[in-house]
Amino acid sequence: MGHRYLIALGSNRRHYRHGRPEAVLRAAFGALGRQPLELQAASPIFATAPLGPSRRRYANAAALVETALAPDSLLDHLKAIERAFGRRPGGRRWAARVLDLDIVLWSGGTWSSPRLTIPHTAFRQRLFVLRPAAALTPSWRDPLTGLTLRQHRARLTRPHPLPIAPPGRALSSVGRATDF
Ligand code: A4P
Ligand code: MG
Repeated sequence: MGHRYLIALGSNRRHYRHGRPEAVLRAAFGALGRQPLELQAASPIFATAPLGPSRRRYANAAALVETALAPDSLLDHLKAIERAFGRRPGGRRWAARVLDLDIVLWSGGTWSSPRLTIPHTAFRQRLFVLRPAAALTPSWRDPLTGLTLRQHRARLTRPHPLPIAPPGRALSSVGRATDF
């Protein structure tokens, strides 16, 4: 049986052959469509202002992938794709990078291993992840908060963001959830 994964893509460095970050992400969609992965959907590519120390503008996107790989094996595969795009492991955290592939959600709910946490711990605070992710799979629910991706995105784009539900609380306990 295949698992479904939502992958966040980011790039803020040119690739010697593919060129600009947007083109890097288009090429990365190709890599996410090769065995043992199947690319089911690709979001639009967004230009985003950098969060953190790097001053270079990012291109960000999201991909919906199906595969028989378990989460830790998928992480290995994604790291191999990053390396194939010229990213060197062990660089400064948050340094400019040709390609970053993070696992945001998967069809199995939560996952925790020494190397990998799903849902990705920071995705709820990051519009550069939520915009493309919500464009792709707006109704996918975060297993920890019960909120859909569309609702998480709305929390960040509203003038007065909604509070986040503590882990384990049902969606219906979050005020005004029916507005969406
Ligand atoms: N890891 C744990 N959970 C996960 C997961 N769900 N998906 C571990 C992927 N990896 C996960 O990640 C470091 C380690 O986290 C992995 O080896 C894995 O064992 P990394 O991708 O190698 O390193 P990183 O990307 O430098 O660190 P990190 O914490 O993932 O940074 P982020 O969160 O990716 O942020 N601004 C804009 N506009 N757009 C961006 O895309 N990205 C970053 C980097 C900063 N600012 C940005 C953007
Ligand atoms: Mg990363």
